[in-house]
Amino acid sequence: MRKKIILITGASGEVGDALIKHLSKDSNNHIVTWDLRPLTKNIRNLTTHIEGDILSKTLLARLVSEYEIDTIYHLAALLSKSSEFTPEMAHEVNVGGTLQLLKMASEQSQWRKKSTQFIFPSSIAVYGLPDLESKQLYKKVREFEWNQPRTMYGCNKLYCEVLGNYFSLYYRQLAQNQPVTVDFRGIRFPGLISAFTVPTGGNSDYGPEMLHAAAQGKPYVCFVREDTRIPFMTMPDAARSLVMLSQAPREKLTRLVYNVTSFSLSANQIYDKVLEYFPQAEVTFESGEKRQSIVDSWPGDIDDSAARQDWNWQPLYDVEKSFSEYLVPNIKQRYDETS
Ligand code: AKB
Repeated sequence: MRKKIILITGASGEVGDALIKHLSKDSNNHIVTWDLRPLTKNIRNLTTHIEGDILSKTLLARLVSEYEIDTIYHLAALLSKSSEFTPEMAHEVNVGGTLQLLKMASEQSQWRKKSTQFIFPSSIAVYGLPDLESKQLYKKVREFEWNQPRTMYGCNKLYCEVLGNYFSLYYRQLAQNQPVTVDFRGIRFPGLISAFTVPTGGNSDYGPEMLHAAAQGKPYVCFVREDTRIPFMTMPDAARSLVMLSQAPREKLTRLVYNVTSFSLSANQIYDKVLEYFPQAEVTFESGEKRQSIVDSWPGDIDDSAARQDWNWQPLYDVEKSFSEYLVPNIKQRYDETS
């Protein structure tokens, strides 16, 4: 009999790190991870790791021959900054990788006669507000509003949500025997902040970069204006939300994709919070037109009431707790240990 597993792709990234720590608290979870890079030392012994390209058909075949795949957390993706430099490659990885895994999840569901669950982290990058006046007017954007992304990453995420919907509801709808379909569930994340990892390749990175620079006593040049506002959430809440959505009873879900968030701050307000804990922090604002216009197109806040209503979503860390209980103590410890 094949071993039943949870598969996490893109596991070496920031969300992967937090998700592996969260899921491995339950010893019944057998986790297999897949990423181009090795896992960091602190989580290496918590999973069985496959190192290689997410588009590799050979690795996929090997995976399927060895395991029964019960749940997939598909984290592998090129983020919004990196994707603008290599848009075709981003499409290949972000869309091609998702399509290949959705097909595999569908085959697994057929073979097991039980839906394989597909948990998909999407992003505020699926939204695209046309100008600052609209951003000011639409303070909390709901899931069905402004789905007009202006980055390749945002387009990829939005299309993959639609693909997930298709695989969940209509895949092979004209076949004689209706297949058991994939149980697709998506989450749109705001900017994420971790105490343990520094992000690369995104346009919401200025929040975490500012904090990590201050903790190391380094000056930071912020690439957006002081008044730039988007929503944020801590990494443990991101991992928790993925697992909460996975555990929610299907019949409670009124949508396939949900906004989740914690707090919304302008870049200047983040700087103020950083100064509370690191009074020597030095931040200058030098907004570049191109990245600024991407962040300006993202909503200042998102409405996550559907997630709160359907599966009791509630972040553990609001803005105060995020800084005082999670970010600052862990970041201080991290850089004290390395200095
Ligand atoms: C990025 O900046 O690309 C990501 C995101 C907002 O999804 N952090």
